[in-house]
Amino acid sequence: MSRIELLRLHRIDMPLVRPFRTSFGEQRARDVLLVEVVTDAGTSGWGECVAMEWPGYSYEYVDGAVDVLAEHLIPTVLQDRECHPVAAHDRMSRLMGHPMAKASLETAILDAWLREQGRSLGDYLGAVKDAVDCGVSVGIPSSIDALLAEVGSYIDAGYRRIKLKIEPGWDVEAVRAVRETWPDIPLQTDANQAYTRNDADVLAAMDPYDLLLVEQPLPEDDLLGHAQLAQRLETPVCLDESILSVATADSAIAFGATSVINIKPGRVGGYLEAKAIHDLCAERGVPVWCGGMLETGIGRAANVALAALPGFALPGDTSASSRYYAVDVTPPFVLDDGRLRVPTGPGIGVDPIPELLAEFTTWSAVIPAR
Ligand code: NPG
Repeated sequence: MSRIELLRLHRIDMPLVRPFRTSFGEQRARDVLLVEVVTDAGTSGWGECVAMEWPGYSYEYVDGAVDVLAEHLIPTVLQDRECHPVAAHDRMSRLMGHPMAKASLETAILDAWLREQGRSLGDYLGAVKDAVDCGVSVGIPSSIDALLAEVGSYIDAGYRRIKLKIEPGWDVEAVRAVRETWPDIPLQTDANQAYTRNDADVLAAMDPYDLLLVEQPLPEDDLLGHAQLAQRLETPVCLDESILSVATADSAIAFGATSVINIKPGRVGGYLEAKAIHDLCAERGVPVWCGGMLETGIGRAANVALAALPGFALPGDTSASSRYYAVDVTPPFVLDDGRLRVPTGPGIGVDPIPELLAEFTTWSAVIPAR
């Protein structure tokens, strides 16, 4: 078993091909933290931290992730330098919160560990497909015309499902316009917690448009509100932000607060917990799909491997690299007939291109293991 020799944190600034607006704010570039673990055998493993620049989606944010990694998570993992994902997971579980920061470090260790065995992440997790169906998330644009043009371009590119970001004032009309233009396209919405328990009427007004699901309409701590809404709506309620662990998933299912779950490895603390949630949902007969957080090729590679597990019954937000980035830091993921191929190389199966990594880097730090 190899040991951790050092870690590198790389902060990169990635311009987006178009602004991405959601109910919690607008992004024009992605401020991404990459964690690199280097073993004493000289292997590098990579993990991407999905925290955003500001605490808009969850309480985590990039500066906070850098701090908790450098001051707490990395020192805790390095108490014993063993490069093993389960050992790292167990050590980090003694510290509260910060799932996105934990996931990035755990994934880097998992990647290095798998690379040294010559085993792919998909194989380790139990992938059963060699390619996954892809959907795309459409931000809130300036007008209905702009919305239809953007959705049309994604349908032409081959995406197999469209997700519309909604918020109060940008909901029924947008859904109607897309549904009338494309009567058969699999369609769903995502509110990112923007509604209240008093908004059941407007949410029910979208029932006639044959939506696959409505994602996270209410605040993340309101499981009862989601359960009441699920009774009221024909459209299935899907939780994202509320699902932080196997226990929250189990509770939300038992309470009737969700009948579909969006699994994002960053939100739940990594791929081990993500797989455990997948397994629980499979036992409960609850379909899951893989969310996205504007990942570079590093995070995208690992998400595509996860999305190849058997319970991932719906297309994920596993879009092509070009949906977000003109130039990615890895070789790009390219859509082929609405699908992405699951990487088969050791670990996550992709590496950053050194020159591009250097070009995008705004800050980096080396943390020796001893
Ligand atoms: O395709 O990577 C993607 C983005 C999909 O809409 C998407 N992500 O709420 O699910 C979300 C949203 C998000 C993006 C959340 C970035 C937080 C950060």
